[in-house]
Amino acid sequence: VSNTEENLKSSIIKSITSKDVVYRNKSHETLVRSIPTMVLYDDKGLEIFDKITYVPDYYLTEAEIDVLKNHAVECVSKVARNGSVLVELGCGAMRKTKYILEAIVAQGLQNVRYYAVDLSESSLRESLLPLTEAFPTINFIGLLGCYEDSVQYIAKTIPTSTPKTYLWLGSSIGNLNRTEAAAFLKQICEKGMQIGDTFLCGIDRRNAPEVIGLAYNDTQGVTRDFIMNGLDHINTIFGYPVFDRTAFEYLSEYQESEGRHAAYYRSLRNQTVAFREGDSSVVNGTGQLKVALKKGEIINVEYSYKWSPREVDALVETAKLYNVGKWTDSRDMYDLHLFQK
Ligand code: AVI
Repeated sequence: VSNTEENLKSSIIKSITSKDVVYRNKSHETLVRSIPTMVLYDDKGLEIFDKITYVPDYYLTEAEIDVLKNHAVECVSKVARNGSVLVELGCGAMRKTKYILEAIVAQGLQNVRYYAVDLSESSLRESLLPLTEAFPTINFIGLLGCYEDSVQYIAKTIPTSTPKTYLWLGSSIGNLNRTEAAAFLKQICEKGMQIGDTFLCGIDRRNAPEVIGLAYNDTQGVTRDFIMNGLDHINTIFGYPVFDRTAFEYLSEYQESEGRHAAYYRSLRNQTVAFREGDSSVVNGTGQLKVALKKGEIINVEYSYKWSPREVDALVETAKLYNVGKWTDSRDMYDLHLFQK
């Protein structure tokens, strides 16, 4: 069992055995258990997520591709020069990256290095290989690890005089709460950027609630499969059935006042979820290995935050960055923001 798996076990037990006060909408305060969002991303989860990005109801990916198709050239002209370094955080399948790379080639830029950061070695290899073939003039480097480690690596190994651009696409920022998002950007700004360096960020808007609702509860049921797979992943991590998948359903809820979509598991009956004694070492001294769930009780597994223009301004200000560009999709639903130090 790897250290990361041990950590994940520990955080699953810690989060599910306690309840946090959350606002499901304005004054509606409730106590809710949670499970780390990370459980959604095993190999199967990554495969289903990739499917989601092709589902029309999940408009985010198509919107971002639309922005890149129409504006990558202008965008690249603002961020990349000869000798630039581009760092893509959480590159995943990199379907959109090609538009940026094409614009780099079209502008005849030389000595551009492209660092792709991801937690999955296989997905890094699979995504980078075709790009190295399609764009022979660009240098590709895969960085296996978390964002923080990669930013540290970049800070240590790239001379401060080299122009750098970070790319954080796919509305990945949405899976952090607003405080975490600002803290994350601030950390990158302080540790990994010099004056003039840039950060390109795909951010979904506070669109109509019914549109967001459908994006996270699509008619084909792909999102439901993606969320429910998290329970199977937990059983695999522990090596025994902690959750009986048939005793839960997916609850999708857009919380308009909070500007976020929340994904929950809802218990279909009164039941007990039990962790084995052998895992007590990861219970952090609470000794509580059984969790009684009432019929109807919900467990949060994911938030997807949506951002108003004011919220983006506050984000940029807290992170000590400047807003220097914004490109929008043809349907006016999604933005690619350019921040600068
Ligand atoms: C990866 N992330 C930005 C997606 C989102 O929109 O929150 C994950 C996702 N969850 C359900 N559908 C897609």
